[in-house]
Amino acid sequence: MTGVLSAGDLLAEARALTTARLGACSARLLQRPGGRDGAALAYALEAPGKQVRAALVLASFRTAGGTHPGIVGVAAAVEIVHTYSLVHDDLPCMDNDAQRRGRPTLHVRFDVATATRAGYLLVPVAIEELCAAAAELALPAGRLGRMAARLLEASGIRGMVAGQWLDLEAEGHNPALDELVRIHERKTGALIEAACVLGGLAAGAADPLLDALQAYGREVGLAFQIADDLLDATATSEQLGKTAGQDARLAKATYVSVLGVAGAQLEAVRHADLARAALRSGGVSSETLETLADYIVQRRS
Ligand code: GRG
Repeated sequence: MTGVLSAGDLLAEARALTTARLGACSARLLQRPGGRDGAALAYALEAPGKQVRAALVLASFRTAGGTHPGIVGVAAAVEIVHTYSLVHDDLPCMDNDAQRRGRPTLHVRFDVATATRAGYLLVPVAIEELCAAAAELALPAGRLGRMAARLLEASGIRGMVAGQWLDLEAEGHNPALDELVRIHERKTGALIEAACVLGGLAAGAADPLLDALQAYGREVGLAFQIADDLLDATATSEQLGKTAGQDARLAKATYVSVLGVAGAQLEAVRHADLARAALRSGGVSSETLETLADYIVQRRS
């Protein structure tokens, strides 16, 4: 269970592999009947994200001893669910944003109805990708079922949708830190946690390792959201490829609004430290996962 790549190398590799996989997926979607919807799906899938969740799938898989290249399909499935969430998050009825990943958002490039449909359509596309990956990895049906259940649970009413809902409800309020954690462990943390667990499951990890990956994922998920809040408050739209300062504009409850910039920075580092501690107390040695926790806190976009 020893990681060998730096976070930078892993991210570059994850981006190259996942971008190719998503490109193949969008090419297939463009061949299906559906015209405008196919074009909208391809536009969403080809947008250049950082693919941190894909990197976490790969790193967790390798930490658990996995070597098969089919894991990129699992990474793509997680990234597709994430992409759906961004498409819907940007809609006028949610955060109403015009820019994402350095390009016009899907509803601006197409229209609201198309973007709404495309968001929903991405979820079954993600599951198709997961099933294809499970076949490539020759996973037993029970393992695929466990992975699908984990991914869908993280995306739904016990995960991302619940977190987004709580986040929208908290606009204009000044919640206590524990309420903020309740929101973000669901909205952002659940999918990041699932990325780590799916990587472990795909490699056939036993429960103690899965528990350590889950605990690591929970902490880096919160660290990721805190960094997101800090970047929204301190970086430019050009750096981020999306509209900076949206949180203040929408009176969002964020780690910066609750703790201030310096307090939020300390809190992000604290969660990255907890992530590393979770690995160590589970007996997991992965330099890659450890440095990914640093990257998540120190990233500039
Ligand atoms: C129906 C209430 C309801 C919800 C639908 C829209 C939605 C589901 C969930 C939103 C979840 C969301 C947008 C969480 C934010 C997570 C986050 C920090 C996104 C930014 O991720 P990056 O920086 O983006 O990894 P890139 O573009 O690099 O992939």
